[in-house]
Formats: sequence, structure tokens, C-alpha cells
Amino acid sequence: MAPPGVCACLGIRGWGHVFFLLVLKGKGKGGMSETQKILIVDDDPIMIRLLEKHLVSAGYSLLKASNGADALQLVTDKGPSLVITDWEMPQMNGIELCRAVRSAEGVGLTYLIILTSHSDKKRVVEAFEAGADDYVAKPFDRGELLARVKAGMRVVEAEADLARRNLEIHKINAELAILNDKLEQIATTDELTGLANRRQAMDRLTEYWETSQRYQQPIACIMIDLDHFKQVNDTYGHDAGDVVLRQMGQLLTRYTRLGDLACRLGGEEFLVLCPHSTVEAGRIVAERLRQNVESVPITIGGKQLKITISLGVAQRTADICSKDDLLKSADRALYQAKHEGRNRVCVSNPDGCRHLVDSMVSGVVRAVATTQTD
Ligand code: GH3
Ligand code: MG
Ligand code: MG
Ligand code: MG
Repeated sequence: MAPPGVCACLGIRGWGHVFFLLVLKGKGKGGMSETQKILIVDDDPIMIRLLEKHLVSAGYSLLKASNGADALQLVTDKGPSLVITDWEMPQMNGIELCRAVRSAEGVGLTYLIILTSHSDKKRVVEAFEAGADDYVAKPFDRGELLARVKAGMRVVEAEADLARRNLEIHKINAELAILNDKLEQIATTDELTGLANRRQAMDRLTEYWETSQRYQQPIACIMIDLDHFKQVNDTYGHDAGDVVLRQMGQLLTRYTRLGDLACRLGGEEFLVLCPHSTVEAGRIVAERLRQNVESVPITIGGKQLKITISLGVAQRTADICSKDDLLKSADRALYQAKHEGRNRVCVSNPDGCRHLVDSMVSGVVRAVATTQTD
């Protein structure tokens, strides 16, 4: 289906008549008067008067031209739905007019009927090939002419209707695409901070992980947790806690590198994914984050609140064979940072788990020894 403004040539076959009807398909602007405007083209004023009489009495509004060139101009300027043109005319004849209308830019939905005394089949074929939709033999019968015009108008209206529906479908599709983008955005963004959410973080980690394996590149991640955040909520209220979380989102965006992805995993836990990065590069990013959070106090209810974070950094190594292991490794390092006193960065090592257990065991041993001494 041709969209509005694009011509489509519809052939209506089977009548052995001599006039050709050039039908202009409606512009799809809506409204009967718009789609029922007819242009009549003939160099014979008597024929023009005769056509005018029949068509006006049938309720059509008319445009008139005495040659093909003027007719083409009217088609372009006024956009009639249907054209009835004589075949033989000086300068530009009916066949040339059909071709010109069909190749004209921006002329849409125009049904062409040609009136002709050339009744032989070759001429009829020539007319259709030039772009005519129908033809009527001269001398014509009033009833037949009006019946063909009416049939042409039905085609014009059906095409205009289809074009309108197509346009609506395009519009709906465009709106759906925008809505889908918004949904995608909502589904992958953390509402409070505007950072990527857990879902996006996991999707991206899968991508980064696969690339890192395929090209044997390093990949690091930083697990972050706010220190004693419960106290902020308990002391200043949940809304104040939300302000702190939003500020964390801004700091993470500002102090992570281009190409890194900062996410809020949930609650007061954040994650930074650092593709193409070693654990050392990740540690530098983590330390910069820690220092900036510590040094930028947050004003809540006129009070300056100092917030700190603990961070665990891990890198893909030979014994970390899945992305879950990478996250667990960073989590262990974070746990160690908490255990060692918070507000610090700990880096995971291949036997980080054993290290942590060792340090916890020695802590317990110390505590027991102290109790016994007391
Ligand atoms: P730690 O240093 O050991 O991490 O202590 P913490 O108090 O930060 O950790 P804990 O897990 O005990 O408390 C986390 C708190 O985070 C409890 C919960 O109320 C708060 N929290 C989680 N999600 C939100 C949120 O969306 N908004 C606010 N305001 N608070 C939240
Ligand atoms: Mg003529
Ligand atoms: Mg936590
Ligand atoms: Mg915490």
C-alpha cells in the first residue's frame, strides 16, 4: 500500500470502451468534499460543458483544464481525487498526462480515467501502461460514466482509508518503541539513585565476563557497603538515609572511570564493574571513591554528616572460574574491610577466604586470651 503522497496505479480492467478515465487517488486529508473533487481535462469546450453538467448534477465539485500541462499543474496544486481526461489534446495529450501524473513527486492517491475514441486493444493497453486506472469510450453514456466515476471514488476512498490506517499503525509503532525504551529504562535503573540496578549489573557482568574470557583480558569488580548506615536511618530518619544513598549514587557516577559501570545492588550496597582492569587498577578506583565519600560531608537538617564506606576488590584469576565466584571474592574482601575496622579498601587474593578465616580465628583467640588474663 502506497503511503499518502505516493501514487499507486490501480488498473480496472475488462471494459472495451474508448474514453480513458484518469483517476486521481484522494490525498487522505479526510472529508467527502476533499476526496470527491474531480478534474476534467479536454481541449473541446463542448465536452467540458457536457462533463460538467453530468458531474455537477451528481454532486461532485470540479476543476477544469483545457490541456495536459494546465491539468498537471492543477493535480499538483489542488490534489483532486479523480481526473477525467481526453486522450487527444494539443501540447500534452491524455497519455502523456497520465505518465506525468504518475511520475510527479508528491502526488498521491490519484485515480485516472481516460476518455477515448481509440477503442482498439493496443491503445487500451497503452493507456493502462501509462498509468490510467480506467477508460470510457466516446461518445459516452451518462449512466456508465457516473458509475465508473463512483467506482473510482470508492477505490480512492479505500486507499485513503488504508493510508490513514497505515499512518496510525506507524504512529502507534513509534509510540510503542518509545514506551519500550522507557520500560527498558525503568527495568534496568535504580529508582532512588538513577544508577544501574542489580538486573542491569548482572547482565553487564555476563557480557564483560565473556569478553574478558574470550580475549584473555582482566576484569575487576568493587563491592561497596555504607558503614553503620542503620544508625543514619535510626538517628535522622529514613528520608535522610535516602538523601545519603542518592548522594552516594552521584559520587559513584562522578568518581568512576568512563567504561566502568556503577550499580546499586540494593539497600546500601553498591557494585562497580571495571572491565579491562586488574585488581590494582580496581583498588585505585576503590581508594579514590573511599576518600571522596569520606571527605564530602552530607548536609542533613543543617547538620554535616560524615559518611564512610567499606570496599572489597576482586579480579578474575585462574581459580575464579565464574562471575558468581568473582562477586563472592569481592564480597569476602568487603567483609574483611568491615572486619578490619571499616572505612577501608581490602583486596581479595586467591586464598582470600582462608585469609579471612585465619584473621577471624586469631581475633577470637586474642579475645579468649584477654578474658582469661582478666
Ligand atoms: P555495616 O557497617 O556493618 O554495614 O552496618 P550497617 O548499619 O550499614 O548495616 P545493616 O545491614 O545493619 O543496615 C543496613 C541498613 O540500610 C538497614 C536498612 O534500614 C537500610 N536501608 C536499606 N535500604 C534502604 C533504603 O532504600 N533507604 C534507606 N533510607 N535505608 C535503607
Ligand atoms: Mg481532444
Ligand atoms: Mg549492607
Ligand atoms: Mg552497611
